[in-house]
Amino acid sequence: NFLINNQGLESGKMKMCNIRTGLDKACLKEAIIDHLFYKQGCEPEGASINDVYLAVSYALRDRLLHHGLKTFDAVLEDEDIRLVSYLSAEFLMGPQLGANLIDLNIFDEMRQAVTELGFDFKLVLEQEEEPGLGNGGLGRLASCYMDSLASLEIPAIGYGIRYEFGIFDQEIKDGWQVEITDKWLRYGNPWEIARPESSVNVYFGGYTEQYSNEIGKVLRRWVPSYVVKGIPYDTSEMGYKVASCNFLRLWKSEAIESFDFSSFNHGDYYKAVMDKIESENISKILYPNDELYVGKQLRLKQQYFFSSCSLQDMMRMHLENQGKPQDFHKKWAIQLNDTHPAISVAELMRILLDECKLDWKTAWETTQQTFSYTNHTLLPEALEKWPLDLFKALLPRLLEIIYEINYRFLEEVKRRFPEDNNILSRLSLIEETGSSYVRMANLACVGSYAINGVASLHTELLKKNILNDWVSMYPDKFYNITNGITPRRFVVLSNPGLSKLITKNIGDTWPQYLNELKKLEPFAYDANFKEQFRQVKIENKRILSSVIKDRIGIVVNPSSMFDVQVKRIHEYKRQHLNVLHILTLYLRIKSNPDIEIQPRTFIFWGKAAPGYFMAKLLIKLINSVGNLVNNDFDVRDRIKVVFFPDFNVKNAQLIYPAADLSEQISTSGKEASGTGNMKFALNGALTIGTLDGANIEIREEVGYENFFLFGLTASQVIEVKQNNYDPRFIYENNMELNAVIKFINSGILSNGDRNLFKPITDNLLYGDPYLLLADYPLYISCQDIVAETWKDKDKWNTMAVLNVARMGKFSSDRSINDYCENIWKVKPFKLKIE
Ligand code: T68
Repeated sequence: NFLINNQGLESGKMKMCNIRTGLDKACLKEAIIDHLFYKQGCEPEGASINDVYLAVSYALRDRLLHHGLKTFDAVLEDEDIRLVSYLSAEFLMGPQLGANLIDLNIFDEMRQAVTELGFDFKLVLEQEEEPGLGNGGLGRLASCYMDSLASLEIPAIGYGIRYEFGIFDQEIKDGWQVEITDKWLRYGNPWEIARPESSVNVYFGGYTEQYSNEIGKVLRRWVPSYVVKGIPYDTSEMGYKVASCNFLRLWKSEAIESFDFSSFNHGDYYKAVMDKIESENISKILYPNDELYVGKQLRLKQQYFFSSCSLQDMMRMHLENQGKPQDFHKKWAIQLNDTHPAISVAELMRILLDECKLDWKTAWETTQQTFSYTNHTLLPEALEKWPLDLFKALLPRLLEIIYEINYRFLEEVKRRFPEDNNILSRLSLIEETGSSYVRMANLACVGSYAINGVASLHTELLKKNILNDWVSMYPDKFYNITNGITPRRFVVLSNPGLSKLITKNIGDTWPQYLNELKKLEPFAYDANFKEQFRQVKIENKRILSSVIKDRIGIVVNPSSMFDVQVKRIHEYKRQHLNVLHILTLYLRIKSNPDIEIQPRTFIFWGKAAPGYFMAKLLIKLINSVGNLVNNDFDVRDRIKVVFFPDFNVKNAQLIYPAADLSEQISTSGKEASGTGNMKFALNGALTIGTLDGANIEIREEVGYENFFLFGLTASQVIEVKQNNYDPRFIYENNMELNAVIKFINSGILSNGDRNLFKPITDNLLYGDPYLLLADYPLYISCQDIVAETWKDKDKWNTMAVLNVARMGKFSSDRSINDYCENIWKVKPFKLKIE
């Protein structure tokens, strides 16, 4: 404790200030100066902006630690508390500093402290390299859920991989995407704490054998050929305005000291060193493919590595606190975020059988009561299945266990469906169509007591299609839990203008109880409120416009409609449908330069998987259209097209608050939920969208009249496809569409190269798997209605306010409460700190 003059108090008064925990401005200043000196080795006068960022972050981390350690001391010992363990190969955390300040409710104090020390607080915030340890929605959902778990005071640990290189940084060169490695750790990561004393070993390779134990019982064991060490790194996950604090534990792989016994014995030094490098490779890099399964051995290693580390860690804590192995499920509820950690089902069995020496039946009962599984996709190409040979070479004991699970399970299936051989082969954990595979979704389904989809339609379609046999087998295992987003990061932190306006009118508890936004409904008809609402939006648009100008040199008009599509680039998400609309407007202008067009700025933002040719070509197409439209005299700035490089959480926080129109235009039945759609609507953008994923529920909530709906429904999509869908017929009969497609192939967009975009147009004309052409006429007329509505700014603002007021359902707190009550059966633990 330090005695200092607290400048927040009346002059002359002295106050005790705890440099590690104090939350007022004076304590924060002291703490920053202290960390500058002892951590960064400098005085404030000589500090770089990175020094200041680190010192501020360390000061904040001290305060979080205090909460985190107290929380876990209490909950691990209490045998009545069941903890949640969220297993996910991805956590797309986003910058930590601002979010933690909001959680501790000291954003303004810290801003003042930093400013009074003579630094620019905005620059300090911008200095943070965000940990991009995820691809998109799935990874961001995991982080929103960590935020809600902490805010609802549910004791929880998130487990994942500490990738040295997260999702690549995107640059655009000559209109094409270029990938740059993401060296997020280069200037240090102040938020994490390494805990080498809690390292664990993970084994690979080798073979299994039979042996007899002391009493002559015949058992099997694994004789692995190499071992890798997992070192945990912890990051605090503070809740919003509560005392308790969870953490995220990410595993880094390292070689153990003597690594490959057999190579050493045979003197094969080179191979031994190569193996060491390979061990360290496991946590090197995040695979940049979303929604596409690529059967790479290293990826299976990653999955097993973090699953095994995490389970060993949980078991250690459980046993240390006098828990019995067979009661593991009473201490831990483990959520499998997609099938990436599904190998955990077999790994927990291995631990219970081989290490804890339980019998099969007990081990299986424990396992089945431990896991629950979330599915995030309807795309068949995303389903993970590992070639049997690869699996066997890497994890022979795990495969043996999977065979045994499968054998017993299929016996049960036979008893239930004695006449049906097909269901047997469909439910089998092993696929045997030519080559053999281990099916990870089937392993997750059989090993979990609950299975959920992430939006109503998604869950219905799962039950009807890809998981239909599982419904016949286990009808009671199925749940829907519609996704949600954290209003702390996506409104309070990223849209301070809107937050203040809301708080001024309905009080400050809405970030915790988002349904309170309902109280804003009457303000949708209040001219004064709407004017302030409009000003907040225009200010957010100005901020985004200046960032666009700084980063890519395009000047956009903040009073034009900001029509935004930000998400991974994917054919099913149909960024090209958006492009068809832009070109339709462009050609309307070209044929009649004086036509009335509501000024619009089309903004795209998103990464393409590096190996996804069509997605990368789509980026090139968007940029080519931008080049043409932005520089055409006839357009006279009525439409602008911007492709903003490098979509990440930091950039995302700038864009949602500045959008007028949110493009959610996936082919119905393809987008599991979407969460960007929620972020836009909650920040007052109107949605143009299909009846897909969570769009359906958003529309139900905000009101049909406040949502621009178009397109085929999921069942119509199937019907159209079954009835010899002929995109060429539409092409030949729709004049505007016809002109647009011809224009794309005219070479005007591509320096005379008529072939550059042919893969896209050919795909549309000969097959059109995502039904762009079928939806085109509906989309265009809906966009015309959007433009008409935009003319009436008063009406638009009423609709926007109603969107904000009615988005309460989509707080991730609601989702997490659903999980707690229906799936995990866990309760809050309210930590008191003096
Ligand atoms: C997304 N999935 C869904 N996957 O597309 C989206 N996949 O509809 C949903 O809202 C979101 O999950 C959250 O439920 C993904 O983001 C991936 O990123 C991914 C990564 C690796 C492998 C497969």
